[in-house]
Amino acid sequence: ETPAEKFQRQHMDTEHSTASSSNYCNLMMKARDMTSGRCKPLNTFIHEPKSVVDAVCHQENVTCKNGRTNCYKSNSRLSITNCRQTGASKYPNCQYETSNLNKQIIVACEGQYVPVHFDAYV
Ligand code: U5P
Repeated sequence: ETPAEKFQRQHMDTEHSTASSSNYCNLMMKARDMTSGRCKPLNTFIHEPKSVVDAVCHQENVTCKNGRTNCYKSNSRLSITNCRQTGASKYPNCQYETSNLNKQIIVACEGQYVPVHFDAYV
């Protein structure tokens, strides 16, 4: 799995325009293999066409949380779902709170301007 493929697996859900139920994150975090070994504590899914998310790599250049300079912020708000592990969640029974949001996203891009990391939403 390349970094770009990993970004697609962990962060892209173009099939849905929004999370359809409060169970969305419980199902999707498992389906996308982020609950094996440990429960990934925080993860964001993006409900937009790949072309829209790839294009963010040509939008506003911003500094990443880790200080690198290869992050880009979307010009417009995108439909996203944030998945946050609940306090009661205990591996292997990973439990998540599902939040639908419309926010500008910040992603890191590499190589031929492809997203490889989800940094934040604002
Ligand atoms: N992450 C998200 N959405 C956020 C913040 C972080 O999906 O809003 C995921 C990314 O996959 C990131 C990982 O690589 O959590 C670790 O984030 P951090 O703890 O370094 O901010």
